[in-house]
Amino acid sequence: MRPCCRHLLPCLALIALWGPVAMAGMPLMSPVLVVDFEAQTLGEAIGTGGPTQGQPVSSGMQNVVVSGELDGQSLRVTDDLANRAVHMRFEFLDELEQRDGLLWISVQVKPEVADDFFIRLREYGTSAKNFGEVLVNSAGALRVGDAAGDAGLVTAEGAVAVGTVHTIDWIHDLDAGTHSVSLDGVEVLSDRAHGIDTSAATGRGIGALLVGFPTDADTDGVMHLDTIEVSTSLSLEPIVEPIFKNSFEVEPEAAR
Ligand SMILES: [Ca+2]
Ligand SMILES: [Ca+2]
Ligand SMILES: [Ca+2]
Repeated sequence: MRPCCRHLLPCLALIALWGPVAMAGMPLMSPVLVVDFEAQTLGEAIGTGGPTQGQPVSSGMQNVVVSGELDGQSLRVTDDLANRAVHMRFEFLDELEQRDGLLWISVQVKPEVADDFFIRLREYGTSAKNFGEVLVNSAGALRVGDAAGDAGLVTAEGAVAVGTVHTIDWIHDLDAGTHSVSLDGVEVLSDRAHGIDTSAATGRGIGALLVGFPTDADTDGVMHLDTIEVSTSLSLEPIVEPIFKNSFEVEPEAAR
């Protein structure tokens, strides 16, 4: 397994700041990405300082920090290219790439102009492994795919409505090699095999979250995003606690 805390002090500082979270039926989960946009500059595009700053690591999509759309500040992203996909890429605290245990992804969306909009999971650093895509399609249905193929629509059209806040929760069981999706607290896909062998010697894990608009001929879509959270069942604290028990004051180091 890839070590989850290569840079111990910033990792510890963030664990102290965010704290572990509990969800019914799941083990204690530790956050490895928390993006609420509250510390970002209103009216400007978000930076690319990475998870310690609550920011993506890269962005090729028009965006602006706005207020009053979801919970406090949020991000308005736009399909600003024709005939090419646009997206931004988030990675996890301390370059985590998870191959076992549970990984819980939660994203709030509020469409302003309906369009196909994806949430994708890939390995750390590159995007060769398709651990899954949840697509909010232009008709307001969720469609799921992964390395095993297309699961098709998992909700009715209109399940995600323009002008309304929706929460997508996505849980990967990397021991079982399966994932499940919920929309607004209702499970719409259960224990689907993602088709990737993370136990193989050359296997990779989940290390990146991509959000964006797939290729289409127009530049019409607009989506609001907030409260993007990723949590792991892997235990982060025991690795460092015996040595750094009193080191929570340390500032996170500059982002990559
Ligand atoms: Ca917010
Ligand atoms: Ca487009
Ligand atoms: Ca479009």
